[in-house]
Amino acid sequence: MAGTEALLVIDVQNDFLPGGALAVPAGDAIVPLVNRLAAGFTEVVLTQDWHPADHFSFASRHPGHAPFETIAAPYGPQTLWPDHCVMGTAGAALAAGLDIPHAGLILRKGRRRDVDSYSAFLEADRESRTGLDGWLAARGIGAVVLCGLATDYCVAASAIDARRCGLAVTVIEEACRAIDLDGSLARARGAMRAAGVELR
Ligand code: VGL
Ligand code: ZN
Repeated sequence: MAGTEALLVIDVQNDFLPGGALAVPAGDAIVPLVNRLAAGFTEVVLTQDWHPADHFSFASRHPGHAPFETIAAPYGPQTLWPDHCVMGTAGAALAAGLDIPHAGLILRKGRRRDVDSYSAFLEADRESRTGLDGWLAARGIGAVVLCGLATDYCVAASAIDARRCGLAVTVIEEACRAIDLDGSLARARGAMRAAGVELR
């Protein structure tokens, strides 16, 4: 692959695999494919969803609310989740089957107690930047290919923000799996297409 292209491996973490706190159906099935894809890229970025134990997105923070409900956050609607990817825990660790030793960056997002971040570029307040755009620009990377979990949340949000950053963006759908909450996968695919993301 061209040196101007990077693979972004989104949130392939234990809590998103079967048996995890926020298991994505068949999330584990993508791991061999992600490894094979990554072998073809010189630049690979791994992301981790990485929350404090009392993160705003956890239903446990909001008495009277249950996981998968949506509440109003100061920055907009927020879906509530089971506690997941608590920083430093086994659930937040990268899947053991990932074999990408040449990855150049592990980016952790969602670290602020009161702001979620599905996107690897811009937090849910739509103001706070992770710096990934600068990391890619500094390497002359103008195109990104995405895979990982979950298609309809963190992969889609990252893909759409990558387009906003002016990057060419491709999502390899067979190397992704979705949560698919109330039609979220169909909505995410439409939003990605509308943003100019190539779904392959
Ligand atoms: C994700 C829900 C909550 C994801 C992260 O990685 O897609 N989804 N936190
Ligand atoms: Zn999360």
